[in-house]
Amino acid sequence: MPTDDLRLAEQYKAIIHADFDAFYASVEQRDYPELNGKPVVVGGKPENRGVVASASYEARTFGIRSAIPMSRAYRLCPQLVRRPARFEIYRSVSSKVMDIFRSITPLVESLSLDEAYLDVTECETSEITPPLIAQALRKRVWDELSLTISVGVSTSKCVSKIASDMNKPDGITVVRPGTERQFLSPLPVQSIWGIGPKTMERLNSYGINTIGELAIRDISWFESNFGSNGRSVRNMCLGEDPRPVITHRQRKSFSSETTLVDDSEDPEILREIVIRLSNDVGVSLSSRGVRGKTVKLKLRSSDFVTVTRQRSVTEPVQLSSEIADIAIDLLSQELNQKNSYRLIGVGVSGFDSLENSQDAMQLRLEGF
Ligand code: TTP
Ligand code: MG
Repeated sequence: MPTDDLRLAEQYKAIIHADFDAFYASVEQRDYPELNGKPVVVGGKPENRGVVASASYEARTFGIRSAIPMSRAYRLCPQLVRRPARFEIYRSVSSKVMDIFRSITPLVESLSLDEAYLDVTECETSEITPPLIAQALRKRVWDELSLTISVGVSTSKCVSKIASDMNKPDGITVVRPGTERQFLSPLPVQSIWGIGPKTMERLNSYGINTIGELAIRDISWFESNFGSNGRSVRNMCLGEDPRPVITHRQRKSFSSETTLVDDSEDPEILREIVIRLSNDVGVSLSSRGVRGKTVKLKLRSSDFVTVTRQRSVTEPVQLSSEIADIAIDLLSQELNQKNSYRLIGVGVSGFDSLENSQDAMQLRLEGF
């Protein structure tokens, strides 16, 4: 698609979603050039039940993906090169790329180390269109970091995020204002934020495979199938997503949530997930010198009922273990309900200081 002829009309927002290609694996290939062109993965040892965190595009041709067991990755590709994760380096690359993003617009919302939304509505002029801004962004990241990002450009977060995935690696996808619905229509339902494998299966069993097939349902259908999220799921199917880009200065909480691949009622599994999510949030708070007084647990049951439980403490928390203690306690109080859960989230709010905060990050939704 031509990228220089899109002028977003004034009533539209211009949102870019940018995401590194094979982030951890690409950093390894950049720093160890002998790995260029080779199937590379970053992750733990197979003998320690390690999983693949990131797979180079060469490794993906063998069917290797993030989150699969490392032992399986080696079976798929015996000549695979495995590198252990170097989180310090990835964090430093992330902070540099976020600086590049913020030099273009202050309206940057980082979602994880490797992806962010940029609201470039105000950067637009008659000569400088959002796709040109996106191309310039890609060039700067390459020139300064020797890494590639893929970007999506559209009028909303939801559409731009889906778009940035369409031409990976090293690609750009532009969705013009007014064509969002047409763009989304042929895509599989699980492209929509919040539709995980279980929901996809259920929708497929109704004969609904694409977003277009979902979008024609009326609001009451969405409400009975998605509960309180019905309206926003429907809007997303129509390409409408009014959520603004939220920078860290406006952010009032840090949270991490995950959709389970298989719904679970097993207390051990649920506790483990809560510990991991608490760790995500703890890392986020600690790296920014932020402490919060309120810990929140979010649970969505298999029948789409969402409950949140929160507790405020007098001594603000920051460490993963402090957050986990409270979140697990909140979880224990819910377990006697004997529900099966499909989504779990942990969050901390009520900050005492944002002075040292450099950049907020809402940790990624990560499938199990
Ligand atoms: P992604 O952006 O999902 O994956 P990616 O950058 O490796 O590949 P691409 O975007 O080109 O599809 O995640 C960014 C990083 O987050 C990834 O490099 C490693 C980490 N990660 C995990 O540790 N575990 C996971 O299950 C996933 C999905 C990512
Ligand atoms: Mg990525």
